[in-house]
Amino acid sequence: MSAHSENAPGQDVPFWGPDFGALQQEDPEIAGVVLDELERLRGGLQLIASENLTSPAVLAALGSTLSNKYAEGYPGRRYYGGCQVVDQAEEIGNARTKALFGAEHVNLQPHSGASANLAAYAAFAKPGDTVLAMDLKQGGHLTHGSKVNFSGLWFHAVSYTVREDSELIDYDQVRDLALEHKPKIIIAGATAYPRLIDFARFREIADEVGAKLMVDAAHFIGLVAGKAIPSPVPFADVVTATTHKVLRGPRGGMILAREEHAKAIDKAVFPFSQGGPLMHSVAAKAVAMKEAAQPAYQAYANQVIANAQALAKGLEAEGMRAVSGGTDTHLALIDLRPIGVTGGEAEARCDLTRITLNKNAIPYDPAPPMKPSGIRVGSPSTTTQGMVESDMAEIASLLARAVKAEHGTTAGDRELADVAQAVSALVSRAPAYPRG
Ligand code: DSN
Repeated sequence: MSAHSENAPGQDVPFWGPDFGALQQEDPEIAGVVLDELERLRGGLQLIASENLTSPAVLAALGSTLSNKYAEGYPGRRYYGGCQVVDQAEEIGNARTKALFGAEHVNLQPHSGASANLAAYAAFAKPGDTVLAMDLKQGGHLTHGSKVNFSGLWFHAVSYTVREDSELIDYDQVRDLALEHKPKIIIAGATAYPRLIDFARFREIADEVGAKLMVDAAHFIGLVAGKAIPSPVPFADVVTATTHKVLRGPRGGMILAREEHAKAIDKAVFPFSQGGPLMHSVAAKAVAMKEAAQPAYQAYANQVIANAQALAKGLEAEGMRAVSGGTDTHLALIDLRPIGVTGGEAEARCDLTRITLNKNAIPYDPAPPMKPSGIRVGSPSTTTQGMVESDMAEIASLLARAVKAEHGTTAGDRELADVAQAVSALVSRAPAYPRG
């Protein structure tokens, strides 16, 4: 039997894991920061679409002695001794991830989604090669060709957009650009696109021009895990993702790939772009994969979508406009121009009521990037807290009151204070990290 089997539940095993008392004693300043953040999570509504509330089990793995180990390489092929225990964490994590997504190959070592994307670029392209991806201004990601990022500096990035009328990806334009520029990689995936992506169509286009299809599933991989939306795995050469969004694991990245690309992907992660993997994080990813394989997780994933739809509908009823007319996923992009408020004003006013969200550009935004016309809202955290559609309708109404309240005027400030109280009452019914 392996060493870990001795630590069976119920046995009196000394566990040198998260010991908050030790932190309070040794470093009360940082202990205070940790407690303040917990209180922030408990006391407010987290509507940032890319965030979630991990389980105590994931947090325990993160706060474990696995953090100490150097383990460059892969299970059974490490550059350091003493890796026999951490090897198990990675092997278990890999097996669970492959089973969950039906993937031929997995790499759980990327430190983040951006690191996973760097590795995928490295596996399939060389500096100067062309990559076709979604425009950042229209919902893409920094690593999809932004000039301030490796992807735009080291690669020839060509961007596709959404259609101005429907605000849906313009697949005809993707094909035209692919035929014109012959990219090495085509990327499907976004950070602020509320609709399902037609992976089969992307595959067809990639095949037509001999490109690799990379799906950046960072945002929605958790919905795929819960079988709430279609999977990109059968269509993509490689799927990159984060593990901390809807998926509710530790902050980090991962890559799923076809077996034919396994060697190239693994080499591109280590030694090309990373050194020692974060084995505590790899173990926490394994925990998250186990959690995501449970029936309760599938119910959660479906509820995440129902909640995002209820939130978008509620905000539309308050006079705002949901980009593309709604959402099929965990997020909605909201155009605030109909109510004459900027995204920045909305974010700041909501902050004062402990509703946390982010300002966001909308497609074809006439306003500058630092003063965008919209906000992005998401439902993963509130769903994890157990909230349902009726709660989201209440959140929409509170959010609308906050956004419309003119901070700095007597009436506006009174309204913001009232909303803050209502937010407190709402979250006390379904708290994050409930006490006791
Ligand atoms: N920062 C993430 C998001 O909020 O969507 C993407 O990396």
